[in-house]
Amino acid sequence: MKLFYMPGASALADHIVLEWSGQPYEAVRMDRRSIKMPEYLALNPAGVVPLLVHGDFTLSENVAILGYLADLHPQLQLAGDGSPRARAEVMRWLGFLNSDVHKAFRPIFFPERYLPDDGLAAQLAATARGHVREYLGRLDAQLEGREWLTGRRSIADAYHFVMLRWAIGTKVGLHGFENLTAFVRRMHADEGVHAALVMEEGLAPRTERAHSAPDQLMRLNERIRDNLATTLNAEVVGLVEYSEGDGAELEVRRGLVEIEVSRMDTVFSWQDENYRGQAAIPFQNFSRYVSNGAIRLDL
Ligand SMILES: N[C@@H](CCC(=O)N[C@@H](CS)C(=O)NCC(=O)O)C(=O)O
Repeated sequence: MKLFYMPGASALADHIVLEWSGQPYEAVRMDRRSIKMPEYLALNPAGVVPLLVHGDFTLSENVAILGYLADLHPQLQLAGDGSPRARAEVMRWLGFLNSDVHKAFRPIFFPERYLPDDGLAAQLAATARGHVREYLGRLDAQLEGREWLTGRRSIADAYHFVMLRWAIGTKVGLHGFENLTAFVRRMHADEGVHAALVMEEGLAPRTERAHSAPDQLMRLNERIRDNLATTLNAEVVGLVEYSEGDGAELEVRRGLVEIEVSRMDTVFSWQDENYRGQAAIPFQNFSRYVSNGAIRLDL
């Protein structure tokens, strides 16, 4: 079975479900150029990801792929317990995520595809941010008293996680939504989610820790004492937050980061083919993140 994906795209939901299935699969990394090449368009004329190829069956559309994966592994009950109502509950949330929430991000990512005028495009993006916040409010309310959208883990949760990552990445933010923030934390702690992120973002697997956290902190402090600490490579593997001015806490993107460390504060920079970000946090917070293992230094 092959999943065609782009890092950070909605295909991450399928990637997570494939990990949850525990069955072997191949993940084929694509980018904005390769999804428009004739070889790929022959498989998926829409020129988008996700796409699943299973033997002679080629399936596009995320909701269909997630449903198919759930049906291939009925023992996991990822589309409900087999009752029509449970299935309908999963489809209710999946439909909302795919048709409303996902679409609301498009004018934020690509406002110019809707309006060529820069000023109007910016207004459109701002309106879309409001729509996303409104939808996040509904998702947050649904998680009140629940760990999963339908009360038990399902394919809808994998899609939900991707939407929340986009909310964080676009700085729409999860501030004020405690249930969503707790959900993101739980998903990050999940082995299947971590494995999918390892593959998509190049995180090192949890088992490959070169040095223990206290050891890394000691080396870092030695470098600072000797005025050697400048630019280092690091990996964000846990929850690391920063705030912009008086703004709410935002999450530093997981994955490889370049960091500039000084005695006062630390600046993180990260980048992939679609996204570039930068965040500064006080040195004290930085060393706390190193010591609790959320940041792994290449020292
Ligand atoms: N209706 C499709 C939409 C898929 C979609 O929008 N994929 C995006 C990534 S999340 C994509 O590949 N975009 C590339 C493009 O629009 O050129 C689905 O739900 O699977």
